[in-house]
Amino acid sequence: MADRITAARVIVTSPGQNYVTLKLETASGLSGIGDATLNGRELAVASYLEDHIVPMLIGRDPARIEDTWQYLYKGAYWRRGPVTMTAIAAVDVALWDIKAKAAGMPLYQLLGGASREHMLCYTHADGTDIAHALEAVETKRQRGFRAIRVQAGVPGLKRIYGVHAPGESHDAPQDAPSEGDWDTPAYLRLAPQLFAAVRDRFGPELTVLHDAHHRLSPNEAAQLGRSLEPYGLFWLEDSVPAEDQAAWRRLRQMTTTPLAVGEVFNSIWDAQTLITERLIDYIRSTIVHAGGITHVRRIADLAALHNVRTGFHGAADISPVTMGAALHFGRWVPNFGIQEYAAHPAQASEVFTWDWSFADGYLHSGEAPGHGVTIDETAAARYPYKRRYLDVNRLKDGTMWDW
Ligand code: KDG
Ligand code: MG
Repeated sequence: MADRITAARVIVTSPGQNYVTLKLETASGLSGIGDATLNGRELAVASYLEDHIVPMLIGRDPARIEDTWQYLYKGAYWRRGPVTMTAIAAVDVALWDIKAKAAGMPLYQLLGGASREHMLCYTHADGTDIAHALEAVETKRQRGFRAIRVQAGVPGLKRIYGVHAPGESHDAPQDAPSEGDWDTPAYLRLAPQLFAAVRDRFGPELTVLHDAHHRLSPNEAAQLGRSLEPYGLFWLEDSVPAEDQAAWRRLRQMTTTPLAVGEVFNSIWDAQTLITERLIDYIRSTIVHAGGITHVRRIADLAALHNVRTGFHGAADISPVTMGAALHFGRWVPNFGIQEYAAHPAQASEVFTWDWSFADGYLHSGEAPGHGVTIDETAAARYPYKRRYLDVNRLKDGTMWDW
């Protein structure tokens, strides 16, 4: 007889970072969890799940992952969007977790088995100026990282994306976003100096990446890409806002620096033009924000046909649950490129346990049945939700800009 879902709970917790997790339980005694965290808009997804999806799940056969995905996607009528696709992802990943546990297999085996033993990952190094950024790179190298995303403060700007001010809190509740400032010409002068200094100190072999976080026009992004060509970046990420897919046609013709995009995408339709016209080298859509394993598998397959590789988002707001699912996915996916890995806050390990691990520059999926991540609901309750926002950015004259 088919198993059925008997309980579905949404767990909101903030162990140094807000995380939303969906836990499903079945009549046969299995359970699975999926991540539903949408940074800065967490409670919208929690409500979407609790108020609209959970009642539909009770009684369903957990084995019918594809049918449940289509039921939630087509059944909503209002397609796509980050809230909907994150909620669907949470259900999808919890169901894959249950299916793999029912089979007694690590999840990557269900996807088709291992294509590799471990996954190359990159972490972040940043500094308020170039000298501090170089010190941060050295620290990360000493911890074993072989690939490092480097960001540095820009002279004249107070605070910018990716550069942590000393003593800055990431955990205090907020009633409004913090504001950064922005000056494109100053940034375009700084970036090649930063990577010249990185190559000068660390040599040609270190794998380096950079994130422009959606702030440039196509022409500015082309200037940046060209100015970074001598330093052989693994990728330049999010140089122009991803909504403007036509911009990438121009950018692609202007620079040979490899291009990555997609952390804000939530469906294959966001990436279709970029992939099929081969305008990017790496697709960064993540399991949690792009409809779960069931949908990201379709994105990865489309990408494989067009020589585009994966490079999934893995900042600290990507919970340990998504990291577990992503590493099983990465173990299998034939066109794997790299996995981002910014360590989670220390308290997260009181709430979640995980089977994945980091060693010598690589991430390992683990071999536990399912995706290998669990949540302790009692520990989660010790860390109540704190309202927090992603930052916003303004030009010097006050104009709102992309952060
Ligand atoms: O929640 C948003 C962050 O995860 C994002 O801004 C981090 O750009 C990012 C990255 O590349 O990790
Ligand atoms: Mg990014």
